Amino acid sequence: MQDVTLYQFALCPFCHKVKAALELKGIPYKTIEVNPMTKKELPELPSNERAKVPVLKVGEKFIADSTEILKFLETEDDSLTLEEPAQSKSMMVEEWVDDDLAQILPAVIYGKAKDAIRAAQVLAKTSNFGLVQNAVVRFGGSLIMNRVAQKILARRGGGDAGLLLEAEMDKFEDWLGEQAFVGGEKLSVGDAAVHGCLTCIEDFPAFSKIMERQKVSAWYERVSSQRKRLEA
Ligand SMILES: N[C@@H](CCC(=O)N[C@@H](CS)C(=O)NCC(=O)O)C(=O)O
Repeated sequence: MQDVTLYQFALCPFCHKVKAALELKGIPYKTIEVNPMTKKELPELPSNERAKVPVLKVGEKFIADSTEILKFLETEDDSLTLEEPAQSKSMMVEEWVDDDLAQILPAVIYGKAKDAIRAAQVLAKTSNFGLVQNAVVRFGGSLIMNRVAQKILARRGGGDAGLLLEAEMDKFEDWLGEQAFVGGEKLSVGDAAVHGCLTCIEDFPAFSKIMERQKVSAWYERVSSQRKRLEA
């Protein structure tokens, strides 16, 4: 494949979903960290597209939206596509990730003040925008995201983000059942999407809690062992 660059935020679950797919396919890539305040690193997108990450650059082509990116990657090499009916299940899981799992994660990452501080520390490892911008991104960004998180929680009936996440993980555990992967014995887009989302919260206490689920942690290790991070 031509040169691949991922425009990302370090703590964006949709970006992690794309990283999981690239790494499961063994595609080398580099990342460009986008400043969430200015987004000035983002390439010019068609005017109807809202400036969001992830954006993937492949050669001279830009693809926005994690689902579109994964679809594009499957047209290049269909290693995460299954036979029916497993394919429909994999797609259902990917949709659930976009509509539910990834939506709850900001509340897990930024919902409580101490989590927002942890998020600022995680961002400190990756953001590199210069002294003043770094401070603004880490602390200002975390404060803004804390408000976003409160709104998400309110929309979902309030309560504790950790409990909402646990309820979603109950569904995933049921779908996984006794299988190696969500669609059966072979990896799929559904596995990439869920694995990416969970990688995004690896530095947060909610992740350790999820890993207490034996089937889920065995699945997580199985998928991790197939991810190859190759530098472009
Ligand atoms: N449907 C999009 C969602 C992407 C998305 O919401 N990205 C967030 C970061 S997690 C973003 O860029 N937000 C910036 C904004 O909305 O201005 C996808 O799957 O890629």
